[in-house]
Amino acid sequence: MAKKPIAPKTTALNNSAKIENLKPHTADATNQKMTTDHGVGINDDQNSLKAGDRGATLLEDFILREKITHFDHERIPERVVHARGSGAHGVFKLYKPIPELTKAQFLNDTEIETPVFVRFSTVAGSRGSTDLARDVRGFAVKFYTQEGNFDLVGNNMPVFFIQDAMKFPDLVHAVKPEPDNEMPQAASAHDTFWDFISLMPESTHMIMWAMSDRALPRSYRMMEGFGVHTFRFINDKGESNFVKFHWKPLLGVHSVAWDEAQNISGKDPDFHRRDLWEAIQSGNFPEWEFGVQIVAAADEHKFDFDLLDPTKLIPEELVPVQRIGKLTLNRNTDNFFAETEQVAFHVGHVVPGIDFTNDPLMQGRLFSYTDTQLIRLGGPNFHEIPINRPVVPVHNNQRDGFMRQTINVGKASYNPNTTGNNDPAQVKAADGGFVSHNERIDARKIRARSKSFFDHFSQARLFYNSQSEAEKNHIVDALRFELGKVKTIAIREKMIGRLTQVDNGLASKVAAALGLAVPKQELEPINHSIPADGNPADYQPIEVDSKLKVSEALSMANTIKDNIKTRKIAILAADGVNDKSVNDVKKALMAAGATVEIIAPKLGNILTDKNAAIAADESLLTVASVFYDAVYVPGGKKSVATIATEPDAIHFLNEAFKHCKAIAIDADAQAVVDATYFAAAAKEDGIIIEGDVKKLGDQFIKAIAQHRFWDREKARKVPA
Ligand code: HDD
Repeated sequence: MAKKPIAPKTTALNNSAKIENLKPHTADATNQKMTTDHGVGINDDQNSLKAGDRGATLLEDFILREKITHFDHERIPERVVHARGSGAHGVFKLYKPIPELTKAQFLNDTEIETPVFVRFSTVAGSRGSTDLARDVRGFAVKFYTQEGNFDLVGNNMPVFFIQDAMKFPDLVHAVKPEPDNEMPQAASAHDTFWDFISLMPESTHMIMWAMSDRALPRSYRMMEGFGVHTFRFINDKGESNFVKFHWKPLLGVHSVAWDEAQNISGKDPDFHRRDLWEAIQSGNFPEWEFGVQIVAAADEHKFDFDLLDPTKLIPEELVPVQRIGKLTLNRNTDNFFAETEQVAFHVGHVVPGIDFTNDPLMQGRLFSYTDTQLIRLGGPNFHEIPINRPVVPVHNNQRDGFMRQTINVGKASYNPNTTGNNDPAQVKAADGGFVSHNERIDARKIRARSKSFFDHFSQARLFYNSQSEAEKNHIVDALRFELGKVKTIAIREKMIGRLTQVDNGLASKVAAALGLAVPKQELEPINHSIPADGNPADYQPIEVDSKLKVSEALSMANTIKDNIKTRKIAILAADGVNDKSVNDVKKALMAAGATVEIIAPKLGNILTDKNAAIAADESLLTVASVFYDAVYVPGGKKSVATIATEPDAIHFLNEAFKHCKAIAIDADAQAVVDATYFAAAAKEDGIIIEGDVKKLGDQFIKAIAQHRFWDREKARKVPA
């Protein structure tokens, strides 16, 4: 079960070190004159310089040329993965020092408020693709610590598709749009992806996550984050402990339904970006607790999986997550491009006290991130871009290169030197110089996969078995959808064979929808990752009988469900709405921390039965139920008559029902219920029909906190 926060809510949040650091690079045109890039005042920004009234434009027009040239060069290459993202600033505050584990200063001083920049992303889609694609979400955090930048470049799922970075380009080529026709955009439901997956048994665990509701977050604010790899903590005695990093959202972990996701993708592809932006703008600062799972160096081999294998998680039942601090996002960007687009994360950006392991995926990442920034941001000086600068001074003998900003004074750009007093001076470990962990290595150079990485199914099974009934059904539906889009029958068959390794019931449910039979076992020996001279028999997955069969922490059904903070509630109303019925419920919802919007047939004001004007926040044409967590229909004869006969309003309610949301209806508005297709089901959980608005408000709040009533999907009553 998710735990309550263990520290009081921080009030004065201070990201001033980074704000000060960005200030000299910030430009505000308020009350300023227009100039060229070189500071010359511009007299006419409307017309180019021409030879006469109707004549040709003159090459001499340096103002036009400068403007067009800059425009022509505005775009930079998008990230090869995680191209679509949204960022925000915030702070990290520690709850309690952990000197026995790490010497990292920001994890040892509860007074420090470390500024951070966070970028959330989807993985497969292009920059302009939809936020609601079925996909993994990136969760990248840059801590601007007093000892330099620490980047925790994680995802919202704790494991990964592959075990070795060697396979990353293959994975990404497979999931990206197919190369001949550049389709489909931001989707894994196509042949090349499932072809690759069907040949890579090591991806089975991650596939369970990617096909689960975790791939459809309700909000970036409501997803977990994971560092994925096992890292090392190093204390000031040089001792190492293994650590897995976690982010636990204080709003709980919640998702939308697949039908809803597809709907949102059409109606508001910026849904998550907007949600994050608006939450921060309105002071509803998103919060996560920072968690660590610690494994003593001596216990490295005590698990039935390898800590270095990134397709495995450490179940929380085996090693609990200790919550050691809190991340709060409290400031939107001033400029998307300058900050969110130009921010450059790197797994290799660590500070003293944090170190790497030999996880072969992590090792490859340590090369990839700087390399990609060199092409994406155009050269070796991307660390000078304001968003990437640490808040501490930078001195070394790196020089020159495209777009160098720093003017290094003095003659010495080498070390050792006498011309510059041998500065900048190396830093002793005791004074914060980074020293790599002195891990003992005594090995042959080999190109191979460790046998300890060969159990591909036990944790896939653990994940599937830990899901609630509704979550399991969603995995079945997702696989039916994705494999149904695959054109090559042999790939579908192979995947059904693979699913039998996880759960026969799962395999047969998916197979039934594909019109396929379930093979008794894998159709052929798995021939993944076999070197040209390898013997397939040596590369078969091994079966591990894990003692742990179910892990509560893996199911979203066990998440926080005790509040409705920041939830978006729709009230459908029209002229003549009952004043008390609309206002009392609205007040109760807002008092509980929700955002409430009045949606009317048209924009402008509506008049209550007491002739009071209420502004409509939206009209039925500008929004849809998929933008809201719940819906309420107040009483008032005339309003009820309008809503009951308004097709868009009835569609709104039907859809909210279909997506298993809480619905509250004033008993006076029974005519509205009668017009919906769920009239007969109106006694179900999550549907409140009540004449006493106080009671209605209380019950409605409890229902919204449940997030969804997935039971409505039972017997396929609704196709959510
Ligand atoms: Fe990666 C971006 C997370 C494996 C190579 N990755 C990127 C971002 C996130 C992750 C969140 C976006 C950062 C941002 O917002 O700018 N990547 C992961 C996780 C992985 C992972 C959690 C597995 C545990 N990645 C991975 C491998 C490689 C890369 C194995 C290559 C060997 N990732 C990249 C990249 C990107 C990137 C190509 C694209 C843009 C960028 O780095 O800055 O270098």
